[in-house]
Amino acid sequence: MDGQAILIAGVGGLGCAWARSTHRRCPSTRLLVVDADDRSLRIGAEGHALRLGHVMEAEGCAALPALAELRMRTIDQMAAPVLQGAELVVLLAGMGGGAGSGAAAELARQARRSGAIVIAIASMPFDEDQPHRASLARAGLAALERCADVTVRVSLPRLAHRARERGEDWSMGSEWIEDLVDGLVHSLLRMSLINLDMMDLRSILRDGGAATLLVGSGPSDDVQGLIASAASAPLADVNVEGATGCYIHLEGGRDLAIGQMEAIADAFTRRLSRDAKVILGARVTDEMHGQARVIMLLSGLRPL
Ligand SMILES: Nc1nc2c(ncn2[C@@H]2O[C@H](COP(=O)(O)OP(=O)(O)OP(=O)(O)O)[C@@H](O)[C@H]2O)c(=O)[nH]1
Ligand SMILES: [Mg+2]
Repeated sequence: MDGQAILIAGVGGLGCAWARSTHRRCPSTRLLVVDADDRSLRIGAEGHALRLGHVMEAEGCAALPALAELRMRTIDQMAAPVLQGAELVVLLAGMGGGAGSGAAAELARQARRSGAIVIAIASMPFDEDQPHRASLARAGLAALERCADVTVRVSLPRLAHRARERGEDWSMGSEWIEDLVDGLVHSLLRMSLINLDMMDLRSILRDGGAATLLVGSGPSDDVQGLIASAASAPLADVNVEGATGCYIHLEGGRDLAIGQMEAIADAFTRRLSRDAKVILGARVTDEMHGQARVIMLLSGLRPL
């Protein structure tokens, strides 16, 4: 698959910041940022920017998701050429404000209508946020789940906690989100040892149920460490036990032996349902010497 068929799209303040930093990690993909706030739209020539509303209108959608959704609908003719040719749209948005909670689901709907698979990564707000924000976030998430093929629920408190531990600024970009998207993109690019493609993704998603993504990385000889890294994902309200579909992609150095790959894949798929459908891909690169990264798309999850 060609990187140009993958569109990384951010909606709202947080979504756009994450899309920009994620795109920097995967520069062969395309970038789209959508917001009512001009600060999110300064991306230069490397991507497309769509403004929610006219320049004369007030900044932001001021925590009004319905307004953001309406504005997204009215610019569908401008979004269409950007969505055209995208086979996979990775959509990033923070729930709880106006733009992300309102426009992300509408963008997902437009992207699917144009033929793309949509994987949304949506953050849920801090518990101490006002109840109003929490209810906007829940409604935005529900809409996104209806419109996207996969919605990965990220817990903002858990993401912020991880970022603090690593001394990074979670609002500018999150290493975990970057790693997740980078892993997903690399699993689909053509240079893999065992190639995965969009058909594989579609086949795992066809079985229905909720789905999520996980990423784990670390030294390739420490299988337990890899599992612990994946298990520390800052996900909200999801139980990956008993998944019935699994798309798993391993990346490692040229030193990674087939036996080691099998051990890693086996350790990761052991907790799935006994008759789960598993599709495995792998890639070796010089940069990954001694290291491994595992990305998994799990489907058929039961709601909590
Ligand atoms: N505590 C905290 N939460 C934040 C911060 N930035 C974003 N969030 C959370 O993330 C959610 C989405 O934020 P944004 O992406 O900036 O919102 P938006 O989609 O641009 O929404 P509008 O600006 O209202 O149109 C908010 O509701 C907050 O819950 C921050 O600096 N601190
Ligand atoms: Mg905003």
